[in-house]
Amino acid sequence: MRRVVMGAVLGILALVVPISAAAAPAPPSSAYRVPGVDNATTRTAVANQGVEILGGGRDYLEVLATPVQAERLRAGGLRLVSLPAAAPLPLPVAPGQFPIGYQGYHTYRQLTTELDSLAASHPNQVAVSSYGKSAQGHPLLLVKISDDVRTDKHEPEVLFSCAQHAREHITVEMCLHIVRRLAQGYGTDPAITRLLKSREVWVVPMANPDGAEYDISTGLFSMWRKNRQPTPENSEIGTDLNRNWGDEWACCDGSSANPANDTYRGPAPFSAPETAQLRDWVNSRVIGGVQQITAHIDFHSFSELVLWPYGFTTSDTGPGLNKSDADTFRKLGEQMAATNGYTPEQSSHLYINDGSIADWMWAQHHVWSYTLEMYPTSLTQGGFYPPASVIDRETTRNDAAVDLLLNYADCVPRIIGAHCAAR
Ligand code: CXA
Ligand code: CA
Ligand code: ZN
Repeated sequence: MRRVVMGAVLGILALVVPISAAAAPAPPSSAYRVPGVDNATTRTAVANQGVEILGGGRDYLEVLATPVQAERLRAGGLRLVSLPAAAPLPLPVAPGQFPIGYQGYHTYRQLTTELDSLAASHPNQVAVSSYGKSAQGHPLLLVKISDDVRTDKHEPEVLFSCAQHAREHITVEMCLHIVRRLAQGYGTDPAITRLLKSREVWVVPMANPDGAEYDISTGLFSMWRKNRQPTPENSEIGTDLNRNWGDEWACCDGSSANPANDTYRGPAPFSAPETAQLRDWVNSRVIGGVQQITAHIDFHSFSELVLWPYGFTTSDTGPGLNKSDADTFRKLGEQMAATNGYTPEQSSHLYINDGSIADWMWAQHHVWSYTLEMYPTSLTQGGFYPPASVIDRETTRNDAAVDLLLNYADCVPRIIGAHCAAR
């Protein structure tokens, strides 16, 4: 009886609601570990099923898949191991704040406050500015650290960028840690003092503030990746900033044309204000025909990897990237990985990706650009949301890799015994 009534109600609703508006709720996705995917072709094939790739390494991926997608992967001969929910749902504190257990993470506002106070306490070492505004109007924060920060010297410049992906909050802590350690180490730590006397360091601590704020807007986590820009002519929101850069954009099936997808590349290269303005700022560092920035790390999470260009092709060489460049990328990548225990590989060997910042930084400016995927290696260790208790350990873990990059920034190819033209 009850059933019949329900059926009648649904039937009426179906008649009243136009088909187009009666969009079925998205089918629930579940988390799986896919073991045994030990080559880029297989991992790229999994990515192209439309599943959401959460993490992965040499021989596994962790994905969010709908029941239909999971069935398709199994039909393709893959084994799927269900992953338990990583942790019990944390307790919210307030909308826009990190939940209980995550209070050591910084919101955009807290980040701004902390950076301003570092600049105030180290006025000659730290300067905070912005390179533009996000789609929703947040100033895009830029920090410079050096021995005499107000003077533009003729020294190698190094860029660290964080949180192109909204939910990768631990990377914001990484960038903040870099600013803090360098600022506090100047004049107290001889190695840092020496480095800052011969380098100019730039930090973009939160490349996607709208997304990061949205991810915590309910007081719990929303698993948001993209920015918060509306997409043309449909109701979907957000572009994947790390698929929106202009080198080989949309070339190779390494991004999605579907605005509903998590790797949506946007309608055109640099359609996102966040990437367009970071591009303009990087371009502005070309002085007298010479790009001042020589080396870069773009921090992501998770999987504990050190990745280098190109991502759009599995070939280790490509346009403007010769064998000696590839050897250099590998050598420094391996040396950085030896300091933090991450796994080093060319980024396409994880899966094909096009439109990344790292590919553009190399192709456009010959900046030695690495992508570091931070802690952890699995969803079962918290995935994108490890507790704040690991922040100190996991940011300090990258100190030696950061210092190595800073050290080689005068001439990265000297790591393979090659020479650099005088700057
Ligand atoms: C990645 C790394 C380097 C260049 C392109 C892509 C991996 C990165 C991604 O997909 O953008 N992984 S992540 N952080 O899980 O999104
Ligand atoms: Ca300079
Ligand atoms: Zn990422």
